[in-house]
Amino acid sequence: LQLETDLRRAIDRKELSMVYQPIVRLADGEIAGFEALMRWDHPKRGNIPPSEFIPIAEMSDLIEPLGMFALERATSDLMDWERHTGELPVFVTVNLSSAQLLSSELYNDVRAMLTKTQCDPHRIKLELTESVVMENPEQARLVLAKLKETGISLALDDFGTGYSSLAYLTRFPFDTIKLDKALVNDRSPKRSVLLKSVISMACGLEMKVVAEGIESDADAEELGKLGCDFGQSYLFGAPLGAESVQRLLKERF
Ligand code: G
Ligand code: G
Ligand code: MN
Ligand code: NA
Repeated sequence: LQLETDLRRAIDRKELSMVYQPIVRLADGEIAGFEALMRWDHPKRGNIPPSEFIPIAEMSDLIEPLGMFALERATSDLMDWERHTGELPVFVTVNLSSAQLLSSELYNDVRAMLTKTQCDPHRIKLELTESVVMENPEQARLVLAKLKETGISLALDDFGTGYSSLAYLTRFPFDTIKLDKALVNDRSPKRSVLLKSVISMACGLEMKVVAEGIESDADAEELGKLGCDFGQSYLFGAPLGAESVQRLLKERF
């Protein structure tokens, strides 16, 4: 409960920040986008991981302001980067939790944010896991359809774990799937068959595929050959602060 109290003050006290992990095009190694990940620098306890504070936010009324902080900061950082380099061919993804998706405010908040920042919505991608969608599939379907109408893209996160019902791929307007690192790093002999099928199915559905947590150049090459579009892993780069991303983009573009 102390943490909840602390988290309540964290936004105003500027203890929360966003870091950005590169998402790389496997065909040529170029940066295609970044996943925005939240960080909390607690004044007494130091860095508290999102796996600890996101659930606290979700159980209280804090997930909505935290979620909007993430979305607004990621969008304004992207636009900031562009002010220094000119137009960039990169997108930013932001994670969405179920309490946010089920909130009646989300759609209006997103619309307001897009109007305020004047950011091209096609540059923003929201990541949702199956369990987020599963909590209330009907409501999720309505909200995601409306979000999609704004021009924002949607990614199904952690695919290949949990239930992974294939119905999610067609019942919801996802344009990207992110293969979970457990699937990507499966060491069974049938791994290639599985990856090949998932990737070709995604391709048939005109969805982009991101492989998470790729551990070797050999795996990156294999995934690229199988038609996987992007990779996101420490192999290509750890999450970076906004200023480091700025420098990186200036070198690359
Ligand atoms: O890299 P890291 O340990 O930060 O991320 C762990 C998990 O925390 C991510 O997979 C993601 O599910 C969650 N997470 C990180 N940032 C956010 C955020 O801004 N919003 C939500 N809802 N979840 C986040
Ligand atoms: O939202 P999601 O759970 O997909 O967030 C990605 C998580 O995976 C973050 O916690 C991020 O820090 C972590 N991550 C990113 N690259 C790697 C990697 O190469 N290996 C592992 N084990 N984790 C990674
Ligand atoms: Mn994610
Ligand atoms: Na994931």
